[in-house]
Amino acid sequence: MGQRKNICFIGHSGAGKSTLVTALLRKSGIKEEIVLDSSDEEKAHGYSIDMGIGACTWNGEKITMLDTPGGDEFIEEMYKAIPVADLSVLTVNGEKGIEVTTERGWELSGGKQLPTIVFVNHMDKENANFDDVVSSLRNQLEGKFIPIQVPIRQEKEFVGVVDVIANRALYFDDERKKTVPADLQQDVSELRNSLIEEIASIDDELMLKFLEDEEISVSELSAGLRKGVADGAVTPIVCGVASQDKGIRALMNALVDLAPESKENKEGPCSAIVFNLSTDPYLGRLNYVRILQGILKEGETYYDISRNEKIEIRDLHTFEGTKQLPATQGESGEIVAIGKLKDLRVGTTIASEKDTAPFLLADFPKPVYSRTIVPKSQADVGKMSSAMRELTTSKVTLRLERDTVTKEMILWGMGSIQLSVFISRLKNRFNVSLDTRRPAIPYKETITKKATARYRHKKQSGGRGQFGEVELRIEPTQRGKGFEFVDEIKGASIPGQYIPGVEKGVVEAMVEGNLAKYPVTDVLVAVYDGSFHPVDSSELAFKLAARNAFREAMDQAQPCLLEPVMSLEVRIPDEYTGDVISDLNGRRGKILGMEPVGRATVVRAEVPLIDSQSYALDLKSISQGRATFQMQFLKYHQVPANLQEKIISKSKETE
Ligand SMILES: Nc1nc2c(ncn2[C@@H]2O[C@H](COP(=O)(O)OP(=O)(O)OP(=O)(O)O)[C@@H](O)[C@H]2O)c(=O)[nH]1
Ligand SMILES: [Mg+2]
Repeated sequence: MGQRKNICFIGHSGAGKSTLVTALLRKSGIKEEIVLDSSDEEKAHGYSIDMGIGACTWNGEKITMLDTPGGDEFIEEMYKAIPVADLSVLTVNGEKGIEVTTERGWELSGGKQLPTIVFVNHMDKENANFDDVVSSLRNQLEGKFIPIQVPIRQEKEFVGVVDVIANRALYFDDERKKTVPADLQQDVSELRNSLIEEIASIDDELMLKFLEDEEISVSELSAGLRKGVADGAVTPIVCGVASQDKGIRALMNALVDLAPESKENKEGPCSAIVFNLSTDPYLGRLNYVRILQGILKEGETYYDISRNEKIEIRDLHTFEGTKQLPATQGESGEIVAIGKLKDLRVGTTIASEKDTAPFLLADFPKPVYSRTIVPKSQADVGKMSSAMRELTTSKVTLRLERDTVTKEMILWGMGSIQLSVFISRLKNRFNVSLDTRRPAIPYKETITKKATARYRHKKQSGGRGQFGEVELRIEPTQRGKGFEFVDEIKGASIPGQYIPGVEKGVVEAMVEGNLAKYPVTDVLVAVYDGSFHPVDSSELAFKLAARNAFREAMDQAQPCLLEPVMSLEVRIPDEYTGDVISDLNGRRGKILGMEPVGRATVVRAEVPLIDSQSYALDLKSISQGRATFQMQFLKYHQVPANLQEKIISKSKETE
């Protein structure tokens, strides 16, 4: 076996990546069925949700292709694939040109970060325009884009391409015909000259020849281009029709020719990175790894570096087409799948030596959209947690969390589409049915001024009575401080053994505040006086007294509601900055800073949680999907008076 090359396909949804990978695998001679979008949900929607993996051999090299979804809520797959690829194919719809994920994909992988080829697809469409795509790539993205093909059209029909380097035509219906059409010769020769100039500028030897007007051969030019691509200095552009097998052979040759040789080493200790997981109740868990060094063997023991535990590889697979075949080993540079191991995670490094440094996969985007999930029936309650756990481990951007204030189960993700796909997958794979709703806001209560109260708990109902009397002071503390309890008893008004009872009573009272039964926070409570009875006092009596004393004091201390405030970082392409900012202002947002980054502006802002619960969807519609954002909890902040009244009266209604 020659080289091993891993190629990822990135680009906007609908650009034709899955169709293209299927066509390439087919072209390589794979006879069996090729299914990249294999899950029920992908079949139902007609777009990719998970990374698809397929492999083939071309010119003696093993090519593994990673087909990523272009939908922005499934963006994590692109983050998983790029770090383990040797080359990326940025697939562009020739009719639509640059779209949101074209831009994001280029930012993540383009040029210097990962050698890239652009494939302009959908060239059969009447409005597809190769030249327009080339100029918008050059104008809108940072990089050196060089077309190495020119489309040939006859009566508007896309019939072939000119290979600019070889200066010959390639007709899809007749491979023997090679003459460049007369009307394209001028264009092709201009392109060829600028290509030579471009490549000469990154290759000293070619530069000399170029300056001395010497003939530069096709193979020298190809070699120069290969080097330019490997260095990330140039990005060649080719074109075709994935759905009609046009331009596929040329692309395959370009991929094999231009993908840099992997620098990995077969010798030495083994290490590998888990970059993708799939879960299925019937097929079980599969962990996809790229071997970074050495040889990974079935039957041998390795270390899971992240957990510092030993693991035994008992079930190894390689790929032929999209089918998995049992394997006994995998070599450096190769992508293989490991079954029957449940504790690996995306980002885990596996190694034969314990002290191997972990490989860092990617800085994944954080979830920005949340919904409360509610099991539909009692039967679903029981099955829910293990099914959810299983499904969320395979997705880095899905997180399940229980809100400590509202007690709701909250599912965090990238948007409503990802969550609804997840919910249908739970139903399809685990037969668990869930409803979703907007999460309740975990308000809290606090006080705004100092107050004191004295309360005597006394009960005489035959037998031993109950007696405890507590006087305490409550004070607002700094936001975020929580609860502080101080024993200021001097002398013996309350004996020391009852103080824990006093504190417990206060803590109990703080679980549900006086305003709307939300937990009370940021309060200092000092107990400084009281009285006791030598026979009837008990910890319980002091607890009850303290609970009531706290409630009375709270009434006097001008209580108010607090709401969670999120910190947002929004990256906005310049043409949308004004709209996004005025929308943020409408959300009670506070703009903290703005910073230009390339052709975009990064705005930092604070927005109350209640006004950011659908921001993922709203921002998409304001910016046509082009702005992105990160969001995290920042602090609690006082709710404005008019809103506070509404929240309180609503909480009274539901009582
Ligand atoms: N006319 C035409 N249709 C194409 C071409 N390539 C793909 N398609 C069709 O376009 C649709 C979308 O193609 P996919 O391959 O699923 O697109 P994708 O890039 O994988 O999309 P995501 O998985 O959502 O990112 C399918 O109906 C394809 O048959 C093409 O070159 N020409
Ligand atoms: Mg797809």
